[in-house]
Amino acid sequence: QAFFKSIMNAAPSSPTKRHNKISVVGAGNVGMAIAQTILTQDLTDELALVDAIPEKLRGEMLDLQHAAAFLPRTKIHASTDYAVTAGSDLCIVTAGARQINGESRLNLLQRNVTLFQKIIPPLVGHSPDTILLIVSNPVDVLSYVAWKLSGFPSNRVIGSGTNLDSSRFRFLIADHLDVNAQDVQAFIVGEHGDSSVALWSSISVGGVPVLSFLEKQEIAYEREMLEKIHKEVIQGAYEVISLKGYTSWAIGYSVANLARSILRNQRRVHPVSVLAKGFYGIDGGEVFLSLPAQLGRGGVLGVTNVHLTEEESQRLRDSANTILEVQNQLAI
Ligand code: 6V0
Repeated sequence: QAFFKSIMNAAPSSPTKRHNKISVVGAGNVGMAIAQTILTQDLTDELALVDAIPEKLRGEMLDLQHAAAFLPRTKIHASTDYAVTAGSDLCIVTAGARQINGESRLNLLQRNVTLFQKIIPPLVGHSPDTILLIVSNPVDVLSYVAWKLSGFPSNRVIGSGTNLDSSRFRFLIADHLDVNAQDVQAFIVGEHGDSSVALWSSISVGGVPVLSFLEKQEIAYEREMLEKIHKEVIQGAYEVISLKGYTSWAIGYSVANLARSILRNQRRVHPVSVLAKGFYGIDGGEVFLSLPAQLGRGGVLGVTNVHLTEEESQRLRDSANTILEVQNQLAI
């Protein structure tokens, strides 16, 4: 017997609203921060979690389900079997091996490549039309690996890249100028990591280019101060990890922000890791790194043609070469 008596002629469900499904692979600190931000922001109708550890996975699923009375209605599933992800519109990969004491970064990366060989084929097999959003580190190389393993067109493989670095950058600039970070337009591009490139020439605050803004406010423009802010961005992740053991909240918001732009077809510009070959003179090989890209329901809709100074372009090409050097040593 149905709980509600049916109302004659009532439509079973609204035909105008499209059903969305997001899957998150890796229910660790990062995956769960992403999952909880997606839930609180009402970004999906269905959320599937996958991890290799069944007890932890079930515990995380139950813990989220128990918040149902306080959240928008979302069906939450979890399984170690990728069948649970079938028909996803967006698959977010955060699974990663942890560095063993004394292990080289290259060895860790090779272990993550082996992990991706187990994850990507079943994931895309169950959702052949999905968009892949890679978060696991090193995110640029692993986005390339995911692209190769998936066989997808490059517009459907995105790395979270420097979206988070750029958010840290905007926070620090906003803090320095005592303005709202949402009014600061600023991009970090290139590698998500030590060789990232701060695009000082295109920063604006409330529509005013930042360098002239600083002049107008009679705040002395010091190159060292700007470089110091960029160094703080690079150090940011290391500092959080040394203090609390991992990063989670900012990457959770950062990835939920990307999920919103993609699934709601917002056509917003985000610095994310995309196939960069052919842009800004990057021609050394197939490499994923962050560029300001427009995101929507089709994934990467285009790359913005930002004006870079010669120094910025050179740094970007150096960043591409840094990633390629690592990539070329991998067995995929
Ligand atoms: P974590 O807490 O160790 O979580 C990793 C999870 O992956 C664990 O729950 C594992 O059980 C799971 N896992 C391992 N193997 C598999 C597998 N074969 N299938 C499914 N799940 C598996 O790590 P944490 O969540 O802190 O970090 C995850 C990844 O995100 C790491 O690679 C980080 O370096 C990376 N980050 C990337 C950021 C970015 O800006 N791109 C930011 C923060 C962290």
